[in-house]
This record gives sequence, C-alpha cells and structure tokens, in this order.
Amino acid sequence: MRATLISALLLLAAVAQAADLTVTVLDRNGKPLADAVVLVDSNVQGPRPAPVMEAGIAQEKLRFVPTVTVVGLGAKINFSNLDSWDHHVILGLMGAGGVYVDPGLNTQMRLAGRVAGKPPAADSKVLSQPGAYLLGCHIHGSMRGHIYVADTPWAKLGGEDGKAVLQSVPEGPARVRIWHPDQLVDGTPTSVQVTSGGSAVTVHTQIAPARKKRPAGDPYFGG
Ligand SMILES: [Cu+2]
Repeated sequence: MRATLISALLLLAAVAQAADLTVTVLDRNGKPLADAVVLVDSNVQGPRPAPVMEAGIAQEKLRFVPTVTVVGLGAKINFSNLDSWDHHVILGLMGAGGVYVDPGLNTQMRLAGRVAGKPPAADSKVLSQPGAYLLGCHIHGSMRGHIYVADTPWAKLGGEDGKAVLQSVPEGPARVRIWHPDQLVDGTPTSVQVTSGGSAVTVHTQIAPARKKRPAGDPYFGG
C-alpha cells in the first residue's frame, strides 16, 4: 500500500501539470494587435500538444484566405484558386523588411482560374524549414499572405482582439515570443510563470500594424 502511494507521488512529481496560457498582444499604441502569431517555449517536461500538420489556403477575390496561417514543422499546405482568373502562389521564407530571403529559392506555382462546375485548380507544398513565409502573386502585386512554421508545439494565431489561448502548457517557467507580418524586428521574449488553473500575460509590442489601403485594382477591398 505504502509502496503504491510512493510510486504514485513520484509519478506526479515527474509529470508536470499543464494549464492554459492566455496571451494578449498589444501594438505600439496599446491597442489589440490582430493577426499576431503567439509562440510559447517551455523546458518543463510533460506532454506536448500535437502541432497542426495540414492547412488550406484559398485564393479568393484577390486575397489569400486566411491571410496568416500557423502550422507545425513539416506541415502540408494545400492551395486552391477559387477565382475565375489565374493566380500564382509565390512561396518563400521572409526576411527583414517583409521581402523574400532569396527569391531564387522560392516555390512558384500557377493555378488556373476556376471553371464553373469544375473543382478549383489546386497544389500543395510541405514546409520543412521553420520561420515566416511570404505568399505573393506575380499577376496581382497587392496579393500578400503569410505562413508561420512554428518550431514549438505551442503556437497560435491571435484574433482581432489580440488574444490567443495556448492550451496544455506545463506549469512552471515559460517564454512567449510574438511574430507579426508588419513587425520590423524580432521583439524580446517575455518570461511568464504558468500556474495551476491557468495564467494570463499581456505583451506590449513596438509593432505598428500597416494601414490597410485599397490596393490598386482590388475591387473587393473591404469585403
Ligand atoms: Cu493573382
């Protein structure tokens, strides 16, 4: 009996309990920052959530939908063109300044416009390098999208309210990193302590979200 109790206690000590971590991301003016990618690192032992290993991005009304996608390392991205005209998918790692790290290494696909009554043209790509990817189209210069391939199992896209809830983070010390399409430089990680029952942290960034202007030739802007 005693031995059973001791081994049960040892088991509890070895596997940390996990809790939710709610992260609120603010821009440089203290307003909620939409479309922030929230990444959490923890060295505490315990179960890890399964990363997202497949995602779909549509080209619709001259946009990539969704505009920001967060997946795990090695995820497969399925692209489909829902518009009745052709689009490219130019896909490559994004560097500072919001441009491709090396345009020569980009993946390029051309998806034909959709014909009524037929399935949309589609293609896919597996992303095996972590980091931020930029999406574009040669024909429509205003088309921009982003994929973030996370190197941690705790990765979520924040909502319009700047909030992301990371589930099953082990109790104990953790670090929060933020990535955003409009950031100029990587910010400093924020240290947090995850406690039982859940924790919350607000991250004040220096990010100024780009004002959304009507791109030339985009009759659907604002929709
Ligand atoms: Cu296009």
